[in-house]
Amino acid sequence: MSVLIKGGTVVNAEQSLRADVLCDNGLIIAVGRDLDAPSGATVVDAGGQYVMPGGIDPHTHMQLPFMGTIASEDFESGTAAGLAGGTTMIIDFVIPGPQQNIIEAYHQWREWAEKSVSDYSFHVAITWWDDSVHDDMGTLVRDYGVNSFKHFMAYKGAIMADDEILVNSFARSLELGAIPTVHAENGELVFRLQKELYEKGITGPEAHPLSRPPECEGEAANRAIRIAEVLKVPLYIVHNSCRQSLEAITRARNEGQRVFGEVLAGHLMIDDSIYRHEDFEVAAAHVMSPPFRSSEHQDALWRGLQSGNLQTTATDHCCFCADQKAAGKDDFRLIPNGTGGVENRMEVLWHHGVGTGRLTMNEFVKVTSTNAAQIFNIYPRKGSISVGADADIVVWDPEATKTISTKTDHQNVDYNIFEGMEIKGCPSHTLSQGKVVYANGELTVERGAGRYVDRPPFAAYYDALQKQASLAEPVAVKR
Ligand code: URQ
Ligand code: ZN
Ligand code: ZN
Repeated sequence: MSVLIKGGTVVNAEQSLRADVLCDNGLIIAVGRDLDAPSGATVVDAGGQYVMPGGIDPHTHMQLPFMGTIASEDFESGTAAGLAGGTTMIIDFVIPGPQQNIIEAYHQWREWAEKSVSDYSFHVAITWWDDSVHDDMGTLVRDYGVNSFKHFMAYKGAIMADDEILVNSFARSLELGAIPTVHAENGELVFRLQKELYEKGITGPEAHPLSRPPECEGEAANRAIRIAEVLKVPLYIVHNSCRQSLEAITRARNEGQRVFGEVLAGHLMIDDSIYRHEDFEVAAAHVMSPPFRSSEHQDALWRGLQSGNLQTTATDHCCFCADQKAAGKDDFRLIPNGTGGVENRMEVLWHHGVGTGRLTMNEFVKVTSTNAAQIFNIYPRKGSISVGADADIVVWDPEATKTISTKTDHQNVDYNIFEGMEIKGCPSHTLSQGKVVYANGELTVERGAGRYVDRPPFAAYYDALQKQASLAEPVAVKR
């Protein structure tokens, strides 16, 4: 079944051009002026609209078991909500429990994700270490298409990775041609600050940001960067929320170190005053880590995107409803951490990024799709409107307006962190694998149509790094 997207302006990371796009058998087969529609083809009128690579959200947690409950959004509803917002692929996380075999955990998540309606892949978290983890990481890279390993430097007593795990896993990642990624917060400091606040009687959500100041994030970001520097391995830091972690990344990049930074749509637009909201449910709905920060950090993060020191945007879509968040009614430490956004990431970034002149349309494509595809080694299959690429496409109507609300969105959670935000510019159509799955407000998706996307290791690049590392052997000093 072929689809011809006619009359639009194709916007890729590197250029924009007036062109039609013809899709067949799940791939883009032609990009050019005045293409004819094959007989029986579906024609999408893209006049006055932009035809862009489908969004890639490199950070989601569908149906995550976490803090004694399970995230309310599952892989079927979460990928459908993503398609409604123009996101055609997610990279989620396999998070083994301490001592859980990481390949067993991988298969568990693969099973959960079978019902996805759009394409997906997995980062695998390293939450413990022994020789078996070392070996299983190799199996995951060689046989299961994993090229990124996650490390939570926070969440002491649960999934926190200490320096021993970081050092061993980062070194193993380099050997395998995989990239380590980190959630950068100093888990020991957070644990102590949480305890001090609670014992002082500050037990509500207002304590959450106080227990995770930006200095805790800056320290961990810098520590992970320095470990990666010594081990000569690239690094990807997820959900940078503050000036301090951005400064650590910027310094490293200015010195030629290969460090990448991700920022969440929420951290660019929501500030920490929400934690002092009189309604517990509203404040608790926004409890996620790192917390939303004051506006000085939002300004810094926007500059990070504009300067290229932050390369990707994500949502960390990890939803918990009010009845789940209520677990922390009397103790903020028990509020399940996580918020949503997979459906709104692209439209809020368009409105506040392109709409304000902060980002060009091409930069918008870079930070919502292409950069993630390149960093995680699935470009140009993903992240590009070009012949041979997957036909994951969003047709963007720059004139369409809407008010974001949990009442009208497709996410399976009872709160939207962008509730009431009025935006201009959003998807009119989304294609996944060459099929129109979202058109003018209507989703037409198929349970299980999503595919697991293998992500090959960066062998060539890492070979060069390893050669460089071996050349740098210390020279014995003659006594
Ligand atoms: O830390 C994460 O990324 C997961 C557990 C989602 N929750 C959150 O608060 N960010
Ligand atoms: Zn995290
Ligand atoms: Zn996360």
